[in-house]
Amino acid sequence: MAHVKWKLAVVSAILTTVVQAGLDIPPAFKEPPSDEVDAVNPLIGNGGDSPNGSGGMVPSTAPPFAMTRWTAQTDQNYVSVTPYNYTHTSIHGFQGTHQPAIWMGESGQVVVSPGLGTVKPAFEDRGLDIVYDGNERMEAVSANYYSVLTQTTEADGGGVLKTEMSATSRVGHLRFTFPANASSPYIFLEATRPCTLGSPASPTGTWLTYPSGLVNIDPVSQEICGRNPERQDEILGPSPAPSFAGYFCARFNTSFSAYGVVQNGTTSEGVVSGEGPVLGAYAAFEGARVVDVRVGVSFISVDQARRNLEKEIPDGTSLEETSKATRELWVEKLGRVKAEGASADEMATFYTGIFHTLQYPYEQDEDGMYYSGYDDSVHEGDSYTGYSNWDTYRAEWAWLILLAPERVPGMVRSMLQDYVEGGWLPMWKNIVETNIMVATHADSLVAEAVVKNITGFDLDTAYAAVYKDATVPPVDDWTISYYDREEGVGYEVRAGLSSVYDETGWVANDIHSESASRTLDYAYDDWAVAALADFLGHTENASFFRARSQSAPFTIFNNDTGFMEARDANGSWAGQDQGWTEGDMWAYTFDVIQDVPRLVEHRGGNTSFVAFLDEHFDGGHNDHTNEPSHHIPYLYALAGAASKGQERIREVAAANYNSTVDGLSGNEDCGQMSAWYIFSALGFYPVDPVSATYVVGTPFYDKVTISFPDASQPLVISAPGAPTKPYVKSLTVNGEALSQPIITHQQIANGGEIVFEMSDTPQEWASATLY
Ligand SMILES: *[C@@H]1O[C@H](CO)[C@@H](O)[C@H](O)[C@H]1NC(C)=O
Ligand SMILES: *[C@@H]1O[C@H](CO)[C@@H](O)[C@H](O)[C@H]1NC(C)=O
Ligand SMILES: *[C@@H]1O[C@H](CO)[C@@H](O)[C@H](O)[C@H]1NC(C)=O
Ligand SMILES: *[C@@H]1O[C@H](CO)[C@@H](O)[C@H](O)[C@H]1NC(C)=O
Ligand SMILES: *[C@@H]1O[C@H](CO)[C@@H](O)[C@H](O)[C@H]1NC(C)=O
Ligand SMILES: *[C@@H]1O[C@H](CO)[C@@H](O)[C@H](O)[C@H]1NC(C)=O
Ligand SMILES: *[C@@H]1O[C@H](CO)[C@@H](O)[C@H](O)[C@H]1NC(C)=O
Ligand SMILES: *[C@@H]1O[C@H](CO)[C@@H](O)[C@H](O)[C@H]1NC(C)=O
Ligand SMILES: *[C@@H]1O[C@H](CO)[C@@H](O)[C@H](O)[C@H]1NC(C)=O
Ligand SMILES: *[C@@H]1O[C@H](CO)[C@@H](O)[C@H](O)[C@H]1NC(C)=O
Ligand SMILES: *[C@H]1O[C@@H](CO)[C@H](O)[C@@H](O)[C@@H]1NC(C)=O
Repeated sequence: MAHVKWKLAVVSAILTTVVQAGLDIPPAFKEPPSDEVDAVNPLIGNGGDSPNGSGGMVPSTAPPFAMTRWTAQTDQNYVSVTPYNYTHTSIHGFQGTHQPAIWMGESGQVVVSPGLGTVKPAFEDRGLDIVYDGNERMEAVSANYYSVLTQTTEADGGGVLKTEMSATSRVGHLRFTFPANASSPYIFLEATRPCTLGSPASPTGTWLTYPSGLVNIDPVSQEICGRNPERQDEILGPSPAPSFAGYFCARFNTSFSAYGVVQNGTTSEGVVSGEGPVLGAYAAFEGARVVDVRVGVSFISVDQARRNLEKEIPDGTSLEETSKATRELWVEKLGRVKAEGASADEMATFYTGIFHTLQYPYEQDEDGMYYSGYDDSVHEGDSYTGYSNWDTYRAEWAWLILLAPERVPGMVRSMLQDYVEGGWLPMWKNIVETNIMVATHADSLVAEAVVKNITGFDLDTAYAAVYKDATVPPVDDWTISYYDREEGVGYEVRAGLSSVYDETGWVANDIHSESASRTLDYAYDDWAVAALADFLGHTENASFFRARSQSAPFTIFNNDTGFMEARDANGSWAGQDQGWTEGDMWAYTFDVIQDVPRLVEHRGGNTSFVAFLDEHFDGGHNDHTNEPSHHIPYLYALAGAASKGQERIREVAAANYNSTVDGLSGNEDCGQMSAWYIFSALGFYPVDPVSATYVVGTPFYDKVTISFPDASQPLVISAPGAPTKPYVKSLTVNGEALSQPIITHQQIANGGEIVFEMSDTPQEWASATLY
């Protein structure tokens, strides 16, 4: 693949790092678009697409945690299909997307599609091939700016059309440069399309609806505005959110030479409004060469979309200015971290990873108000959506607490609002609850924020919410299995809770889906509730939930096999392949993060446990492409075999991450995949998030400096020689030598100094089991 160097203005030392990070990532545009448009590292790489449909992140342009991300559209996106796929080389428009992850549905999107000649509203007809110069793809991708050259068809003159794009949180800014002397250039806005939950070719594609949209054209103010109520997840979860819609208001800087509404393929020129399915509108710009358009979006109203536009990108703002402002927002965040001694590939992987971790949850509030799908009304306050808690409670959330603590109070408040408005904390919130995955890991998110001293939300509401998760089963708990994406059911929360603790200690496999994983995950969530109860001084509650969290996992530990196994209500073992959520008995037998000593004891002590870990890795059972395996290499250190763990961590990093478009072995899952890499590169990982401690692994680079927004000093992690020396010989934190492989959050939250002494041979440090 061609690696094209970018010419970038380096404005500060911090920026140097940020810029370096992306220098080598394809695909890059042949010429930088202009000197004014600096791109924060191209950042496409890593997970943009993979042959196995993993990665799942699209190369999108928008600020951190933006409400809408803008991406070129190569595909109609559905659950399991993203709007951009690097292997598809025809662009069918530019989409303001709210699809937070490949396995989730899109909602309320708008598409802007330029063309020449007869207006082509249908997805299949809109495609324009990306221009190649030899093998070089004429496409530039970065966090704050995107640009592509596309070829118009012979029939339309055959010239090259250039699209450039940047965005603020709620406004896309696009600029189209039509071929010189092009006849009849136009820009089409798609409000609605046929909607399916799965791709039309897939079995679920039979679920096909025609959301009814709205468009209004105002040639005087040069606006096309409208509404799109599409929400692909609408058949999932308990909240129908009947008045949900994405609203948009596009304002063009060029007067319309013609305009019209397109409905179900039929163009009505001169008509200024339309309502219904398969709907769009266009404006033509005869004689114009360069057209600038800003597209405000909203979940509240068209008027609010227009207000967002005027507030975030006022009239007269150039694309260069929008791009620069968004670049500064990324530089402010990425610039908090400075890595030294990493290879170019590692730098790109590391910074692309940070870019990925700072996208979700995403902002859902506008001007201090937000639409809530839980009660279908507009409230005051801040709000976020896109909570993939089954994934992100592991390390992504800990990373947000460390790197972007200023965001965390709002994200917690948002979850508490969901509880107040819908009755429960979110499991997988994609506008509203989708019931996707299992367990109530919001308990962990809330408790971790509290024990790490994040403030700015109501603690009594927080405790009431997690206490409800731990004590109130879903309705019809004995009769609904809550299989993956089960339709027509209420809040799933801790399905099986009634059988678990009231009866046996485990979730019964003959009653509930994913029973063994549920048993283990609910036990960890109890541990989180106990942590919050402790913090609040609810001592008796704390003891109760802690005891439950430590006993429940071992009710499914089969003494005869040494593995966790699902059980039926009558106590029979249900079979070793039964009851797992995206994993198997290998990964899940290690899933007692709240009480590793007891797990070790059940597996016969440290030596035997380390041998079991070896069997797990050597036998090819560690599947880092999915989350249940993420903490496992760190368990070596907790069993007195730190140096062995260090080898495994380096192997996992090398085998699952690089800076190409296929650079993530598994789904990014709203940042969790990259959060593993980032923490591992720093040299520690939050195995038990609510303990406010990290388990030491092996730092990858010579030095990493992290500047926290409110700390008086940075956190400096030094590990001279780490790139070639994977083993830790000694460790000091703020001058104090540590003999245990544990760093507390308290030790690092306000900055300080971590010094690793590294070695190229296995060391005795924290490795008593081996020596
Ligand atoms: C991208 O397209 C390729 C080829 O059609 C396909 O195999 C792959 O699954 C797609 N990837 C995604 C993430 O949809
Ligand atoms: C566009 O048209 C003008 C006037 O006919 C002509 O002089 C010019 O060369 C054309 N430009 C291109 C790029 O074709
Ligand atoms: C619209 O904006 C583009 C890009 O800034 C500019 O080239 C063009 O002249 C503008 N058009 C009008 C009519 O102002
Ligand atoms: C769209 O047009 C096609 C072809 O005329 C027709 O079969 C279909 O029913 C129409 N769909 C809607 C939603 O109007
Ligand atoms: C546990 O917490 C709940 C909810 O706050 C409270 O109602 C209950 O009395 C507490 N129980 C004990 C034993 O503290
Ligand atoms: C496994 O053995 C322990 C110790 O003998 C015992 O307490 C426990 O109940 C056994 N577990 C099961 C699931 O039978
Ligand atoms: C326990 O229940 C399972 C599933 O309902 C059934 O297949 C099995 O035969 C039962 N075992 C006993 C010992 O009753
Ligand atoms: C197992 O190893 C851990 C970590 O080194 C240590 O804390 C623990 O005491 C060991 N257990 C035994 C029984 O030696
Ligand atoms: C992708 O799929 C192929 C074929 O199923 C498999 O051999 C390969 O290991 C997978 N790669 C990744 C990175 O998951
Ligand atoms: C939280 O703040 C308290 C009071 O300042 C302090 O004692 C404690 O160590 C802090 N906890 C963490 C995890 O930083
Ligand atoms: C990253 O590198 C490319 C090119 O060498 C490989 O094709 C990918 O498989 C690899 N991805 C991962 C996750 O290792």
